[in-house]
Amino acid sequence: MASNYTFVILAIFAILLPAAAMAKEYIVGDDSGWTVNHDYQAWAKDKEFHVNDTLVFKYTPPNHNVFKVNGTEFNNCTVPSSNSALSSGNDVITLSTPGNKWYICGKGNGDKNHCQLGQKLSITVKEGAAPSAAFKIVSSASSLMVVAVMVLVTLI
Ligand SMILES: [Cu+2]
Repeated sequence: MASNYTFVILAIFAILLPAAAMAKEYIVGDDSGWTVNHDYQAWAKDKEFHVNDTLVFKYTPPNHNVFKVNGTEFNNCTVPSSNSALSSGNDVITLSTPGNKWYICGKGNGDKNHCQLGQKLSITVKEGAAPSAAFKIVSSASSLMVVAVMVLVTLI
């Protein structure tokens, strides 16, 4: 029973390990979360975003939301009329394609909307990070380890 359980855990790790090592998760604004009067360009400045990384927008609904917009809407803080906002307060966006991405909050009115108060994020997503030779060696070595441990656990 116990060894079966260990086997399952190890199998899950063997599957998830390579993906987890490659994709990064970014909490937008870190501890500040997604809010007004925050400099998200400063937050994004020293980060490299790649395809398959994820952005997590954290806030208390219904105070804020997240719209994916185009560059013009971003610059003008134009909230799209379509009701396509993310609004869970823990919105996870997978960066599935390379290029420029723009996100704004759609709350607030007129020239006091949250976007105009700084709740806007623009990033450039690069192609998926190619695994380095070192990474490949490490990941195949760790896969071998997992297989070896699985064999041992099954024998015990
Ligand atoms: Cu907002």
